Amino acid sequence: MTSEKKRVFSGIQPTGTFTIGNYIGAVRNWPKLQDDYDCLYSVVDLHAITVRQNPADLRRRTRETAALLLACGVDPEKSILFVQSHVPAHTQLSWVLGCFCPFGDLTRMHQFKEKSAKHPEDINGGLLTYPILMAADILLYNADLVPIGNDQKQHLELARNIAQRFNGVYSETFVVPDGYIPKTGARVMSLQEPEKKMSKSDTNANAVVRVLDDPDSIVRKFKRAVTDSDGCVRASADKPGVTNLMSIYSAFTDKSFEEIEREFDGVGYGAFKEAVAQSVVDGLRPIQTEYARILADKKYLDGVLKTGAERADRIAQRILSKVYRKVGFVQL
Ligand code: ATP
Ligand code: LTN
Repeated sequence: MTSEKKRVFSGIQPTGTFTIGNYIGAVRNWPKLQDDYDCLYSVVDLHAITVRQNPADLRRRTRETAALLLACGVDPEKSILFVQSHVPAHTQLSWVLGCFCPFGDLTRMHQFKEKSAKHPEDINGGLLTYPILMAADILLYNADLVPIGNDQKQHLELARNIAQRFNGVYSETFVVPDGYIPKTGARVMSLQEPEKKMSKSDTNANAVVRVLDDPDSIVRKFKRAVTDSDGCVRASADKPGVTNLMSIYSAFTDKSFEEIEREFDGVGYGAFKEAVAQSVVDGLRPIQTEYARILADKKYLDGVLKTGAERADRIAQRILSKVYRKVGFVQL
């Protein structure tokens, strides 16, 4: 990675098989950026342990998440794909950046508030400092662009603030990154509670469509999706269920909301839901086939992750040592 291309960084937590929300909102865009940018994509296992994880599951899911990213089109010849805990500089930079982040900024993060409410028995320090580690992920590679879903906008803003604060104190060090958030599908909602975002750690199986779900389950989940009683396929703030299904359909077919409204004018929700489900089944099929092939080859997968970690580490070391020098740590 010595080209003059701009840099991209993004991450996904190995907290479960990823959903069509993760896919449409973020991951689908990752391969699209590979030709025009130098991209780094990471399975962020350090972030995942802010919520208690079973060690065997975490290990398995980390590999599965990496395999799924490859199946979605992340190409290890073009991009650097690696596991966050394999590059120690993430945690090292995170400590430094934490000293440039006001406590109050952390306590007002939506994700902190939501996850604290969801896990009141375990509101740990990692849950609070989560966005500092995320800032370190991004700033460690001087990323220009960060493809994410809407829910991560606030975290990205925090990373920008930290970069600016550090640059203000020590002179230009970090690139201040921009978000890359899709126009449709940046916030896919739960199929059961359409006012809540679809989340891969949701325990209600019917609320979430996962990228590896089989066709029958996908059809069944869409059939059961919560809509409303007015029977009209139209996007509107007071029709969150239908609007959500329309954005999913739009993401998988590239049709605009107007086209979708026309297509289902006078047709009931039954036919509409079937069409949405079918578009998702068709869109996911190639990913599922590719995933099975990649996961079966553990040697290949681990090789990709090893090379990825080595390449990421080389870039990370350069920036970390610059930061250490600037803050005044003795270098021998
Ligand atoms: P968890 O349930 O463990 O909190 P998550 O489903 O929120 O996980 P992450 O690993 O935190 O997923 O996010 C990976 C990427 O997917 C991020 O860029 C995030 O913005 C995006 N994303 C997550 N949920 C959605 C959603 N419902 N709609 C669109 N994008 C999403
Ligand atoms: N916080 C993100 C995952 C994440 C990330 C990152 C995204 C960790 N580090 C760096 C973009 C860039 C999440 O919860 N979705």
